[in-house]
Amino acid sequence: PAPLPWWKSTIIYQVYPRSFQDSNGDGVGDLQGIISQLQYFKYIGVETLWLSPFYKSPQKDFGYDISDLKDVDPLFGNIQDFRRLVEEAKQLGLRILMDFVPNHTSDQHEWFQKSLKGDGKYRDFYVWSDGSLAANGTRIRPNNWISIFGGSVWTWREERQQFYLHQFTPEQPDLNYRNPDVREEMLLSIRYWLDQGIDGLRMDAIADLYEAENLTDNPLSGKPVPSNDWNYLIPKYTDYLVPEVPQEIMRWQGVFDSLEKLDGRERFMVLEFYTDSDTRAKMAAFGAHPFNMDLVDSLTVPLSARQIMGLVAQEYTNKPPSYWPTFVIGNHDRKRVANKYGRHTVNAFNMLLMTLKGTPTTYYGEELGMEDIEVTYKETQDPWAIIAGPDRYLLVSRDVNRSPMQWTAGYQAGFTTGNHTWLPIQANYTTYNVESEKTDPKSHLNLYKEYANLRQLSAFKYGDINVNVVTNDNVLSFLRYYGSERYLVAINFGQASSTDNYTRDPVGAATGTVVSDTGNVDASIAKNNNVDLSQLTLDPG
Ligand code: ISL
Repeated sequence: PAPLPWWKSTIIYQVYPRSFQDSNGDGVGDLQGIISQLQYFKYIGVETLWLSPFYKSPQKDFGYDISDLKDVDPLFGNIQDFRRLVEEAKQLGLRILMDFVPNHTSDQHEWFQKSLKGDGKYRDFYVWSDGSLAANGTRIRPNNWISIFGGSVWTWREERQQFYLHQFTPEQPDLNYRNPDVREEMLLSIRYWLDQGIDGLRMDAIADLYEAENLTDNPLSGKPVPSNDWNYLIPKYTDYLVPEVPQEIMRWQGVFDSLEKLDGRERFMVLEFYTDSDTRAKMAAFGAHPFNMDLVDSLTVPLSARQIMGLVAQEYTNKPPSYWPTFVIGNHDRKRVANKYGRHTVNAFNMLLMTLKGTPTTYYGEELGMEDIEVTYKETQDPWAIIAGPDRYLLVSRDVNRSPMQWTAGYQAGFTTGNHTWLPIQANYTTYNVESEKTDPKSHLNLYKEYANLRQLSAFKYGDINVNVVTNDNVLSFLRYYGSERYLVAINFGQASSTDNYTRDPVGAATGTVVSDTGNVDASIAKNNNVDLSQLTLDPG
């Protein structure tokens, strides 16, 4: 087969630097910590690390509020540490993707500070508006738009006698993409990081780059909402299909392409974009790669295999030949799999992710079956949850799924030598941790590794997929094939055993050899035995 572009045969692993490995005992993970764990990625068989932001930042949104786009926050280390990380990763054959936040900066960024003062070049770097004046002399906000994290998108600044727009926290003012100088600065920052030798970028919050220019009020959701309660409104002001968004993405891609022309190295840009399969196809048509968030976002509890298959199958239906799916099961903004769907689905989801056609992304700890932690409102640090208030914070809290990586059953789960951690360690770390799970061949960790290794087989690497096999409420299955190589993947997401008959078309074959299983299968189909596909029993988990 023709060699695939590297990003089609890679597994992406999301490292949340604050929570991965602390090297200096301050209770917060850092770049040296990541360097010290590079062998771990080799062990589990992932090649590409996506690092959540470690830029200079007041950490109001844990690094997604950047105050210097070209520097490292001392909390995580310095630029030399980063260069060392890139270098050591490269020597091990690992790749690095950085997170890039184009939509907003921190309010502490020099640009915003200058914009506040009305400085010539920076005056229109952000979205400023006068609002209007009420009869009684008070200022009225320009419109009813609400922030994604709750509350108005508008905050008043005395210095300018104007409101500025922020779709996230007030400390994250939105950049004004209608200003060409802003777009130019972003290209320079992109170039700066690509020049450090990284393999690409994950672009944050793409749907939020542009807002309707006329600032007209949102139509309300139709439901009666208390007009003074911002938390119950739905933000709808961003039309992400405005042509400016694809144009911007293509400009960024231009930087990637110009570097590739110089050195022949292909860089990968993946977009954070919660959308549907049709929109992803439209974006793919101009060369963009949006993450597929369907499996993190669209599933209801309890979970049905039919529903999962419905989402997955769309990625292979009515798509242009160039379409390449990406699959995400967890990230730093969503609850963990073990909590959402139950521990019995951890191996099932990992197997699904690794065997589908497309590029998989794993959120740190999902390979161990890590669980969300419990946090009280008092302990809450996530700004989204703080804004939501004591009654609703758990609906949105992202603290719960950002707890320290569980390395060992020992002191502080091996995350830090210090006596505190920035978020509590999940109490089950004595069971679910790298060191302990390494010793059990059927642990979540070793199964993850086993499934990751399947991707070396031609059928999984180059092969096509046929999703028209057995799917019901509990079980989904599909075929991966390449030449004469053919694999049936059958996964039970339910709570009971399943005895479906897999010999009907398109599987065809009557028997098969088991290459990988969760360990919770009938003794009669232990690995390498000849399995009668009409008699196959799949146990849950
Ligand atoms: O998650 C969302 C709501 O379902 C999206 O609307 C939104 O695009 C997403 O929250 C954006 O997330 C990213 O940017 C945020 C940051 O807090 C998140 O951690 C990051 O993933 C602001 O920078």
